[in-house]
Amino acid sequence: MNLAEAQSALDAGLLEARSAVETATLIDDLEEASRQFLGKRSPASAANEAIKGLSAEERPAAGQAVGAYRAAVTELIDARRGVLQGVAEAAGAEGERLDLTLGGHGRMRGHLHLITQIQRELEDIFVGLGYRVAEGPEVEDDWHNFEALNIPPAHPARSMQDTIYVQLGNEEQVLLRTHTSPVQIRTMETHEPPIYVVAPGRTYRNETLDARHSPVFHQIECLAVDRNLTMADLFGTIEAFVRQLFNNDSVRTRFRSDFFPYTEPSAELAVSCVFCHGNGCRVCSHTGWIELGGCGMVDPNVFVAVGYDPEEWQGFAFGFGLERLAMIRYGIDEIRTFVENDVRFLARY
Ligand code: FA5
Repeated sequence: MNLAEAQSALDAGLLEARSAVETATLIDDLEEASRQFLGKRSPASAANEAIKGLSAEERPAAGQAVGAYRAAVTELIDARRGVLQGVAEAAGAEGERLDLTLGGHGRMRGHLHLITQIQRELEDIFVGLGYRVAEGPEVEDDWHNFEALNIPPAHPARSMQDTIYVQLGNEEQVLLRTHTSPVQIRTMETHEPPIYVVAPGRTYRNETLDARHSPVFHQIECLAVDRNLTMADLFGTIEAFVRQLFNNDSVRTRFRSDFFPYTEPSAELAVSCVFCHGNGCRVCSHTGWIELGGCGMVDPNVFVAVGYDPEEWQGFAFGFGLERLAMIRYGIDEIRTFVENDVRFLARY
């Protein structure tokens, strides 16, 4: 190979190298091009071999031609490597980019328990009627839960509301409140009449669990104390409340004589069945009526216990269970479902 042939072999090699490098899409393709155009069997290597047979005058020019070829091919490969690395980095960055518009795996939104929802709804109704929300402790003493409510130690009404008593050292024996009625006493002990309060909360009884009885349940209590209050005020308040509760002006209320030691006279409160409109169905046990709770005019002995003058003040009170109310409203037939925490039940309401 003479100088001219060596030069044209290098020119052809450079052309081929340019086309191979420019169409390379992977870094690996460039490694291969480097081997092919600069390695042992490359045009550069063949030209170097040919240089050995050239004259001393021709060798420097041939050496420069090989050097120029090597530099050109190396520059082509380096430039293309830069391009391919840039593309790879951009692709990597794109892969890691957070697309905030993509939907996530989805997280279920929680909501308040059905009993809490109902409690708040009732509070709102009573606040709308001019009442204030009052609270009392779930751990009570005998005085507030029983005695001040005209239920002395040996009274049979105690056994109907049996509960858990706890003796804390030498301190007075305490108990888990059996109803929300002690909040009546606590409110009257600390406030002067007139009083219009509503007291929701958790209550406890020594009950055998069945579909409608739970040892832990919720009640809501209403107490009004003012001058000249009569049973007509009690009935009218309950009627206004029940109509709002069921969002139905045709719901009827029924009062039947009952007994509570802290009200006199006392009555059991029932509403006409909202499912069958009083015709009789499974929910109302085919009676047409659903029992809600108890009510009555505050017994004068209760006023004496809290230091009010029963000649000056009259009052009415009523209370009922929130679980039973929810069961009536939504046709729930098992009270346990409120505390089992089955997500299917919780999500439904
Ligand atoms: C009372 O607890 C009275 N304190 C209500 C009252 C207040 C009367 C003010 C007069 C004046 P009773 O024991 O009937 O009454 O309970 C009232 C309501 O609580 C019942 O109608 C029922 O809805 C609910 N209840 C009672 N025991 C349970 C129980 N074990 N599980 C679920 N709900 C219950």
